[in-house]
Amino acid sequence: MGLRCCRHKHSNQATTEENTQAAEIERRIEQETKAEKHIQKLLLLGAGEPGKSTIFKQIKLLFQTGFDERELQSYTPVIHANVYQTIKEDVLHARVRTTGVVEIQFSPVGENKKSGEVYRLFDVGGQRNERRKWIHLFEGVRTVIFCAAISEYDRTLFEDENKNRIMETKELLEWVLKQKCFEKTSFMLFLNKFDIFEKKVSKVPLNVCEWFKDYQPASTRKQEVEHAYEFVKKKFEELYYQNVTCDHQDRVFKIYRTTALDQKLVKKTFKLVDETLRRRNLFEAGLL
Ligand SMILES: Nc1nc2c(ncn2[C@@H]2O[C@H](COP(=O)(O)OP(=O)(O)O)[C@@H](O)[C@H]2O)c(=O)[nH]1
Ligand SMILES: [Mg+2]
Repeated sequence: MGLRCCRHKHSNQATTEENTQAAEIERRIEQETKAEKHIQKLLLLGAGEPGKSTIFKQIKLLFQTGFDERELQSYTPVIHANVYQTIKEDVLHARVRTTGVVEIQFSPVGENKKSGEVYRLFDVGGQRNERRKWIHLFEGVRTVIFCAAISEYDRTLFEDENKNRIMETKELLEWVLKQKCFEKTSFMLFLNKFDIFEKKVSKVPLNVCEWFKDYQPASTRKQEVEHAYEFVKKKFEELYYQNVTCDHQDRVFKIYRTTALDQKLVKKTFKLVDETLRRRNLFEAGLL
């Protein structure tokens, strides 16, 4: 009897401990779920080589602690076989075709420590064979950062030399915009590689690209870059509004002119993106 009583007591104690543990696990899951809810998912999308990974790397340099040693070493063979030490600038120029998905979490707290938003940014491979992996990431995306290399209007694809890069980007953007799960997802369109674009437009006419064939050059050479940029921007704007239905009215849509290699510009652009997203959140919470 005494033994049974003791055993009983023992098992009671074990149950209590188990219960305490279960409650603690439950509490932690709840806490983490709550914290997760505040993390906004940002997805970098675009075809091959418009600068997604460069933007990703810049964000890392700007708002995270930077690259760790192991990461820097992984770029070394790509940069130069004869360079002894990898430097951060080289990492930005290195072209490593992205396969799979990488992510970082960051908060762009500025000098004034104003922003409290926490973002999780995903970078994906853009080539055609990589795109089937995208769909798994589409759930719960608050914002898509779509990168388009506007300088590539005279170039064809890495994976198909008969396909113009801008035409591929146009079709891809249309497809992304139509995704049901992006109905309420905001779109930040980065018209990237502006540095190359501005040098190119006076040499290679924009209308070599089928989508831009109605382009009329500016009357003076001085105005040409702005004129060409505005034309391209308008084309993308029109494309966006052609693909918007009444389901998409809550969406925020912005276009930014970017050069992903220019860190100061990426920082400035991201602050604007952050500001826009912060406003949208306040608005949705009924605070604006
Ligand atoms: N000149 C210039 N080069 C860029 C710019 N953005 C990216 N690149 C370069 O373009 C190549 C492709 O960029 P990457 O970020 O890998 O493209 P992704 O395929 O979209 O990830 C790399 O060599 C980059 O250094 C830009 O704005 N200007
Ligand atoms: Mg990439």
